[in-house]
Amino acid sequence: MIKRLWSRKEEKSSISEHTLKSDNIPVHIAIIMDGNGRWAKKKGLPRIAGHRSGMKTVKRITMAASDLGVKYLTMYAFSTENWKRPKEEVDFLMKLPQQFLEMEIDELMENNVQVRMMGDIKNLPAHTRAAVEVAMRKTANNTGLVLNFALNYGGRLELIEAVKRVASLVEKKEIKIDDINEEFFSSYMQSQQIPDPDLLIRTSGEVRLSNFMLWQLAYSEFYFTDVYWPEFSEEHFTAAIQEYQRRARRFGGV
Ligand code: V07
Repeated sequence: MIKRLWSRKEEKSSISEHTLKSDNIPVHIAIIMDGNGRWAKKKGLPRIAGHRSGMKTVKRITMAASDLGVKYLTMYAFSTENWKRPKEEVDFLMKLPQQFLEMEIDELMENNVQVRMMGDIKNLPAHTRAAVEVAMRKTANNTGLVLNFALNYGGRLELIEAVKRVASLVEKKEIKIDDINEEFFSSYMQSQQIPDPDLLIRTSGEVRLSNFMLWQLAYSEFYFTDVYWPEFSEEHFTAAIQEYQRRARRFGGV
């Protein structure tokens, strides 16, 4: 049993009300970080203030996941649909990876966190791509939590890219159609070295997948909460994991 004592440097500590079983922590948690704009609106702030606040939550939840022994954390930071937003908002969002990494890279290194990326990285602005590539290189040998950002990511696009690559192998007669099975196909998805998520969390009351990890979420537990992402705390995170463990107990037995 884990009773967490939150005692990170700058933050006030509080003892978690949730008791987790240390032997059934989800290996991979994926999160749709929704509600930043709505949180800002509620507070009479511009949307970008919501995104900035949401970035602080990314940091908090990353450290909580690392402390709890989660091995992979995937965060949906920017979807292929998000380009449709006003230009000023997109420009602001594209500066966040750089800002986040400048502020947090030292602590990520101290905590042995490895940064990875999933999505259509080549079509990001050069400054955004450069920042994430530097961070991936710098943390490549870290062996702790894998912090995987979905940036310019879309589940259908990922599937189509995989189909194209597999189809070209067939065309070149390097494989036969019957060589294609789930395991083979998985290795052409972007998440190849990462196991499928055990738990998907979506904040802010929306109960949809919104084109996120369509292939990988086939067997995952889904957890939805009304809490806006900027207000999603370590406590909320622990509650989600506790619910995951409760379900495992109910459905895992005979
Ligand atoms: C973004 C903050 C979180 C809420 C959701 C939208 C806004 C962290 C990153 C990030 C991405 C890559 C990376 C390091 C940090 C980020 C975007 C938006 C585009 F290597 N938060 N965050 N990227 N938001």
